[in-house]
Amino acid sequence: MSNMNNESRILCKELQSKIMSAEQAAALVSSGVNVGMSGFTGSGYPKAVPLALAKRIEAANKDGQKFRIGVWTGASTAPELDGALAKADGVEMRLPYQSDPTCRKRINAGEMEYLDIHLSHVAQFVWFGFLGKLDIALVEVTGILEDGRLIPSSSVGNNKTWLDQADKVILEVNSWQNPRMEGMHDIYYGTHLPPHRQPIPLVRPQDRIGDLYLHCDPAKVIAVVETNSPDRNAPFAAPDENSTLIAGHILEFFEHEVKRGRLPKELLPLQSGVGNIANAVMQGLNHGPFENLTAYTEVVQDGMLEMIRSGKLVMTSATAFSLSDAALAELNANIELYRERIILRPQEISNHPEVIRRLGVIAMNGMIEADIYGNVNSTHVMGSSIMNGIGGSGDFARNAYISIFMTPSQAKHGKISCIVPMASHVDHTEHDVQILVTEQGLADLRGLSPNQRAKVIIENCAHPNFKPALLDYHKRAFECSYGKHTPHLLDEALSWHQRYLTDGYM
Ligand code: 0RQ
Repeated sequence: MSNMNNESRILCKELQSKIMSAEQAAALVSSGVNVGMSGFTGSGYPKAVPLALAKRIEAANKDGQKFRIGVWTGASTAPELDGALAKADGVEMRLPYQSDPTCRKRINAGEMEYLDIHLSHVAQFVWFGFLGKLDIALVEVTGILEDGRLIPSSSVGNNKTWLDQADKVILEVNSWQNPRMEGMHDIYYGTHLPPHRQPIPLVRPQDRIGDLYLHCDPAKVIAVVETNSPDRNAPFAAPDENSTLIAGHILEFFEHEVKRGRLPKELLPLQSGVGNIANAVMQGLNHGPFENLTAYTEVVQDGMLEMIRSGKLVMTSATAFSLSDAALAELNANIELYRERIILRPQEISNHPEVIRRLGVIAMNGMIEADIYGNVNSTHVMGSSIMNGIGGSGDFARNAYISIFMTPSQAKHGKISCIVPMASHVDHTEHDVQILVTEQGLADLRGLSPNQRAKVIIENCAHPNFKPALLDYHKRAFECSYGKHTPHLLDEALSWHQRYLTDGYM
């Protein structure tokens, strides 16, 4: 381990000579390039160069030039990156995940292209050039060692791939990041490409299979920018009634599965999506009967830190932190404990289908709506307006031992049902969805045919206000549909959504 401290975050002489301002670094980015940026759920994203670039783009666009770049990241970032570049109208193509309001607005207005892809796919797509050429890597790190190796930041995401694949590299060295994170990362460099691919030697979430540091050829580095800026640490709301009820149903289900011998008493590695429901489930588990839990997931949220502190969670593997300020203070205060219990990996490993299947992960993800046959929409409101993106939910859902999707039964203050006759957009097909949960209850879909599923989903998950209409739909569809296997009244199914448009839902 290095002696990294706040006075000397850049120990490599060759790279010291490349230190410059964010504005100077931004001037090295030209219109039309694809930039692979660090960042995953508001952590570890570059804080200064995107802002400087946005200013430059805004000025150029005012001058009538069309200055636009491709922005590739790990996942969502923050207003200083997605927000600023979208506001400047500087993004030609955004991938693979975003959750920024300005970005979302531009995408849904048809002003920005957006490619929503499974997070585990990105690295391979770039290695083989499916997405075009990656020109520049813009990566935040915690520090640079004498020999040029990089101490990763609070997220790993696609950084290894960006640094390997880009012709030019811009590094932001953020002295706000805790240098004692050094040792928490595990960067797997054993990737062999098909047809020479080897098994990934990871059989438990706690296995270390890689290097502590990111590698980067110093000759490719065109700029090093020093920053001292916080991650976007969004506070979590205390679990509301619905989240608590959903968490309760899931815990009861786990107890049931343990009793039936279908889950071990320490369960199986947990994957939990982002958001308040996921956090409530973690809090529920923290007060529940299960001990010696592990997690193989994407992000470490507040709830997971609490479980590590209480001793319930013995090991977490992820690709990023996603913490509130209070949780971050706790992480920094007890970093030695957390460094023993948390491993951050590249997202092609944290989300790798082979590993998820091998470990038997229990996947728990949020959704926008599910239909009565179990197809899940995670991304599109009214079938056409993107919310965020599929993120890692597909990587986990398809390959999990048990795949759970959860949502309150109603959205928009009860104006719309999250259980609908036909999902207006499908991210996870009926084949990848085993358990649906709302505050009303849990539907176990394993082993059920479509018509059997419809009955259980409506009965257990739909809100009482919508149950009669859903039952009526299923009954009439069964009577009148062309086929009886997955009965639908096609004219009517999607008018379910239309109804809310005409009622002034939007
Ligand atoms: O809208 O913000 O305008 O109020 O959707 O909904 O209930 O706050 O729930 O924050 O858990 O998000 C699927 C979007 C759920 C998320 C989704 C509206 C609702 C609100 C948010 P407002 P909630 P959540 C690993 C896993 C995909 C990525 C993923 C997501 C907003 O979980 O992005 O799983 N998932 N990653 O009002 C109309 C409905 C609605 C609806 C909710 N039926 N109709 N609007 N909303 N249901 C992590 C990563 O990959 C990084």
